[in-house]
Amino acid sequence: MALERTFSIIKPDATARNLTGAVNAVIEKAGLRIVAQKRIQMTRAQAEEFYGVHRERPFFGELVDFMISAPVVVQVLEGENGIARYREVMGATNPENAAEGTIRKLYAKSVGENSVHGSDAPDTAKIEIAQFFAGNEIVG
Ligand code: DAT
Ligand code: MG
Repeated sequence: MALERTFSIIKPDATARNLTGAVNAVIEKAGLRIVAQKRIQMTRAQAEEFYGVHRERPFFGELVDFMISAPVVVQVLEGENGIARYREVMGATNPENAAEGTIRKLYAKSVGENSVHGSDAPDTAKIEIAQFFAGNEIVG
């Protein structure tokens, strides 16, 4: 399989605990390359758009409040089979179910405050990358 790009967010629980570097170390050790990265304060509108697919879920309000509670680091990662690979490296959504050595097992506080986001499919990766990065900000 060719190199594939995925969209990643280091979430507020991780940035607030100064874990950006620790998370990036796991990403890089797993063979994924950080080809774009910036620290931003998400607006409520950006968070609502980003998680729009979850709008009807009971945790939506909580999720949006959390995502704007502190800065986040948005990233584009690149690697062989990058989308699925990063999902593996992140671990299960609920850290109680996450495998040893995964980012969520190591660092997540709870199912809501779970340290990282990663795209789940090629179409969503493309949309999510485009929401936060211009083409010339991504340098492979
Ligand atoms: P993932 O982030 O693993 O792709 P998801 O897309 O199902 O998981 O959900 C997006 C985010 O919503 C997730 O990272 C944290 C939050 N979330 C999901 N399920 C939740 C729940 N049962 N309670 C609280 N927050 C939840
Ligand atoms: Mg998801």
